[in-house]
Amino acid sequence: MKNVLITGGAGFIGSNFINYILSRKDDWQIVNLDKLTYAGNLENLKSVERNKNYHFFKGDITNRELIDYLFKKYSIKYVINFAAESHVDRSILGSEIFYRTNVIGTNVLLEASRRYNIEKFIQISTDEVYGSLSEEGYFTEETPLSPNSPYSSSKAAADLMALAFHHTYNLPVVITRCSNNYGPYQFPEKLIPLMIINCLNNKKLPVYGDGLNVRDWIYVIDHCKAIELVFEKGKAGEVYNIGASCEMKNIDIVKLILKKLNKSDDLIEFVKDRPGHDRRYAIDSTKIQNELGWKPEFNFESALDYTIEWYIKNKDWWERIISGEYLNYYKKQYGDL
Ligand code: NAD
Ligand code: TDX
Repeated sequence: MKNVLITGGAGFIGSNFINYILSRKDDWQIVNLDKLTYAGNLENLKSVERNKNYHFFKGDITNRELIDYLFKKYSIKYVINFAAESHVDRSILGSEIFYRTNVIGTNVLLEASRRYNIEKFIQISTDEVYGSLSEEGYFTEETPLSPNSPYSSSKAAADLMALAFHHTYNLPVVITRCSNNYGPYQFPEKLIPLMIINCLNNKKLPVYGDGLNVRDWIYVIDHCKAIELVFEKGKAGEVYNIGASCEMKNIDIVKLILKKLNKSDDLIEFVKDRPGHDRRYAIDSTKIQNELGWKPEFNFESALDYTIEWYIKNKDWWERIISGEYLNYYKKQYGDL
């Protein structure tokens, strides 16, 4: 059995990963530790909750005693650290929790991993640690880190710390840096689900600045498959970029969603730009393709169709979310829009 501690497994990518792995592997014992912040949702994990190889604990990755207890009780040999405060706009509204969870929390996990001699620690990072690109060029694993938001600076700090633990203690750390994900169970504060849901509710679609910022999109299952490969074959001390070569301007995505839902472009509202808004992200994923044999399988248009379908069919899931704490956040971020 592979005893794996997965943190943040009730969030968007973590829950997709757990559902994906447990539907195809019976030699993984997964311990999911999640604080269930506003972004964590156990409804995402309904299909695995009775699986004998799945155990859930509500708790914080900064809690040393709890982490120690879990490592001991489940003889943890692998850690995949998804847990994070993950939203750039929230990090601009208030940054402290970002450093507490993303930096201190990662430190607690790395220290425990050192004490218990684990076999692999995968730090789930992001392309945002590289900063912003102009019209040309791509992020490679050698691109210097130059994070611009409180969120991305906390992720970059965690990356550097994880690599230092490899260098100093020979801890088998591997880092993945993926581009923007989309797919089922994504919290509706992020661009694609926010636009789908606002469209379905005939609400204005808030586009920051001129709408020409570029993001490089990947379907969440392609990301999960890449993490699975890194788990199996990734080399300690290495960083692997993950991206599906799908650059899109924000405004083009918004217009595409409007078109697919037969709504008018009049719903678009250009609003004040995000402070320090990164202009363009674009990932070069040659390394993981050549060294581990990964390649993206999903095509943007059809995976976006599937994602839209999912939000249409799972109205209950997002209606419960947008009627809760989300309302306060929405008001703070978008005013009366
Ligand atoms: P998410 O916000 O949907 O989920 C984060 C999860 O972590 C939630 O379930 C939350 O409850 C949990 N969590 C937060 N603080 C915690 C703490 N202190 N202790 C335990 N659990 C805690 O985020 P996501 O989009 O699923 O992202 C997962 C990871 O992938 C993050 O590390 C993020 O930086 C990284 N990432 C995300 C993207 C993306 O496009 N969403 C792209 C690249 C990398
Ligand atoms: O209302 C909006 N209007 C808008 O124009 C929102 C929410 C976003 N945007 C723009 C900002 C970005 O240019 O859309 C783009 C995407 O925004 P987000 O969905 O907030 O993602 P981003 O800031 O690019 O960060 C995401 O990708 C990298 C994830 O949230 C991070 O967790 C991940 O590390």
